[in-house]
Amino acid sequence: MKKLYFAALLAMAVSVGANAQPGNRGFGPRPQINVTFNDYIPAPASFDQVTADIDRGTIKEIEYKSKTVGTTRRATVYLPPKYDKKKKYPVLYLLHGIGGDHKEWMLGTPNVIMDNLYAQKKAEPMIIVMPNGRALPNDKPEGNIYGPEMVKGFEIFEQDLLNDLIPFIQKTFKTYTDKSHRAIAGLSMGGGQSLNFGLGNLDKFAYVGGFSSAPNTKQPEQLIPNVEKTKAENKLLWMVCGSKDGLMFNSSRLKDFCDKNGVPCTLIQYPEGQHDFVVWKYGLYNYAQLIFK
Ligand code: FER
Repeated sequence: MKKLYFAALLAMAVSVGANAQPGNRGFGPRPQINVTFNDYIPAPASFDQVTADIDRGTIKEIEYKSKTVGTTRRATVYLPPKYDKKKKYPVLYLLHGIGGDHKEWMLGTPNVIMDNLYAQKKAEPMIIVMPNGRALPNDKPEGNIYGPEMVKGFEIFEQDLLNDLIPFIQKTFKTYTDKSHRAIAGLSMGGGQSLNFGLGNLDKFAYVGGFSSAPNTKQPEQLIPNVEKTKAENKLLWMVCGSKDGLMFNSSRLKDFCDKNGVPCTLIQYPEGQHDFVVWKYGLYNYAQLIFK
């Protein structure tokens, strides 16, 4: 009996160890949902490499007062090359993961990816806003970041985004203010937020993207309670997830629902992709070319 108990413990330790490999970070159970993925087309090798002698956008850090949180909060903003105050721009809200803050996306060099796209005229000029998606008085990724109080901050951010950040961006920069000129996308927790907030506010966001979306992603029936309304009002529902990412089920569950209900939806499985910036950079590169067109 003792021996059996020991064997069971050993098996558990081995399986926890296996789950802790990079790529799934020990993320819980992994339901398999069989869906037909959209074609994976590799990005050109130089998509994230600094190109000499092209126009470059600018990165700033902004601060805004949040009534929702009761604090002054920060966001990173990327303005396109030759930002012209006499023009108006659409805005992409680009959200980080559970371990990040408003600076995390910079690890994916979105400015380099976008500068290259603009040089090749492959994307519409847009402002990219990278907020801190943990709407709590202490919004640093420290302590028990998976704890329910901190995870709750990612849910509360919906109110901060809609009622505080978007109005601030619209009065600070030259932006369009209608849903057809507003997109939302994010990585992991930010992917879940983007699907939840984007599909949950069809009057505010026409373009929705989820990269390696996390378990904060709502159930498909909650995300799309009215198939005909989503079909009529959403212009893009685009997802990517690594084939080696234990969080795939959050994306494949939604893709399955969309396919069964005739809702246009893309899900690309990044070959050998893990839960990292290789996938997220690919996500931004592709998603940015599809929005505002
Ligand atoms: C979870 C596993 C992963 C979870 C969140 C994540 C809230 C988020 C990962 C990330 O943002 O990288 O169970 O629950």
